[in-house]
Parts: sequence; structure tokens; C-alpha cells
Amino acid sequence: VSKEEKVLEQPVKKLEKCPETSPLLVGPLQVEFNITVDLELVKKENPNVQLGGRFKPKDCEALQKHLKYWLHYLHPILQRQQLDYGVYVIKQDGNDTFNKCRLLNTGYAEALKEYDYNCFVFNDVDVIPMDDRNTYKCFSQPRHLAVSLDKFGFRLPYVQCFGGATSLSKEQYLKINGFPNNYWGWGGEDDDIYNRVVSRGMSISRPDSEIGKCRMIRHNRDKMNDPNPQRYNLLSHTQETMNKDGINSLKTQVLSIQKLDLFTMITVDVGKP
Ligand code: NGS
Repeated sequence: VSKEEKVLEQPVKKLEKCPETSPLLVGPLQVEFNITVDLELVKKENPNVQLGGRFKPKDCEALQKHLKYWLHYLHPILQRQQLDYGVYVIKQDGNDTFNKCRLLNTGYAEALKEYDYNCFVFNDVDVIPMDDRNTYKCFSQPRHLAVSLDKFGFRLPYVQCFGGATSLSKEQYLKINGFPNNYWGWGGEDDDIYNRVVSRGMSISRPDSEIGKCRMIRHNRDKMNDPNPQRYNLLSHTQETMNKDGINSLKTQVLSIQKLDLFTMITVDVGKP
């Protein structure tokens, strides 16, 4: 998930993402076919293009800084865990209010189109496990993986906490009709998922607090992700709404699926509140 919902005491400078419209563009170009082209010269004039015709902008981050850390730490861990896995980054298109669960539901549906996955780990991009015995697998009950976060002093902030990183088997996910689509902005959506799990007779499994240690990357609150004033009201109705609101009512539009070196990036139009 490409936006995060946490606020932290210590602000850090965010690496700039490349702007929507590049400042390097010059507009209309002269295109002629009666000139001679020397490919050696093309090569010399474009020294930053690498073998295979690859290029990455240097001045701005093509990828979020958080994602870089996540990929750096998680790929080796997941391989040591001997998992048959795929990494999907689900990014919300545009600049409207964040809707995390629509992204997660879309990620579930799109991943399943590509491979017969039977287990799904939903991991905030800013949460990184500190122990590779924290297995990114599914268990007999839905699992809370981000149990002891550094920002909470490595303790569970409240017993119902079900955020940061969780795993659900396909069966468990379908049993709760996936995640709620109507939480816009920050807060409550993870508690709704907890309610769903419990109301379907399941419980939360967790690694112990030592193995469940995780670090969260410090950052400012994202724009368009203010606390949702409706979250308490929504939360009091999970039981009634969950049958009709979830993966069975998901209406999002996948704008692009990019196969990048270390992950698949899926850009999604989640609609507006
Ligand atoms: C609860 C939120 C959760 C959130 C948790 C931890 O109060 O969505 O705090 O937040 N629930 C409601 O607002 C109903 S944190 O301290 O990590 O920013 O995940």
C-alpha cells in the first residue's frame, strides 16, 4: 500500500517523488527522416541509459523511499522462509482521499488472476519485521504479524489491534467477505477487519512479542489521509454491513499493472467518498 496512516513525533524529510508532469519537457519537437543517425553518437549523447536500454531518473525518486527499504529487507526474508510468493504494490491513483481497504481488496483480486495464491499477507509499506522467524504464512486463524512495533515500545497497543501486517488464507478472507470498502481516510478499517474476523467465529493468532518485533519507518502523516470522522459509527455496524460490503461489492478500476524488477505495481482508481 503506497500511503500510510500513521503520525509520528519525529518528522523526516520525504524524498521527492517525480512530479506528475516532468519539468524537463520542452514541448513540440522537429521530427525529420532525412537526417543521418549514428547510433554511437546516440549512445554518447545519452550516457545515463544503461545496458538493455534501461534508465532511471536520478534527481527524484521514481519509487517511494519506504518501498525501497521494504524490498531490501523483505525479499531476503521471504526467500529464507522458503515461500512461494509474489510482491504486489497497490497504489492509489490521483490525489483524492485514501481508501486502504479498496486497495487491499483490489490487490487480492488481481493477484488471484495471476496465480493460484492461497495465502495473502497485507503489509503496510512502512512496516518491516525484525525477525525472520515471523513467518509470512497463513495459519489456522487470521494472523497479526506486526505484533511489537518499535513505535509502541515493542508492545501491542490494544488486544484487538490488527494493523500493520496481517495474513489471511483465501478461505479466511472469503469467510469475512474481504475488507470494508467504505472507510475513507485514516483509522478504523483495521478494527473493522478485526470485527469481521471475530463475528465469523475466528480469532487472531500472533507470534510471540520477541519474534513479532517490527520497525516502522518514521514519516509525516500523508495528505488526503486525515482521521475519518465516521469511523466509530461505521465500526458499530460491522456485523450488519459486512455481508454486503466487501470483496463481493468491490468496484474499483485497475489503471495499470506494471511488472517491475522486484514487484508488480498495480495502480488503482478507487473512486471518491
Ligand atoms: C486506533 C485506530 C486504528 C489504528 C490504531 C493505531 O485507534 O485504526 O489506533 O494507530 N482505530 C480507530 O481510530 C477507530 S496508530 O497509533 O498506529 O497511528 O490502527
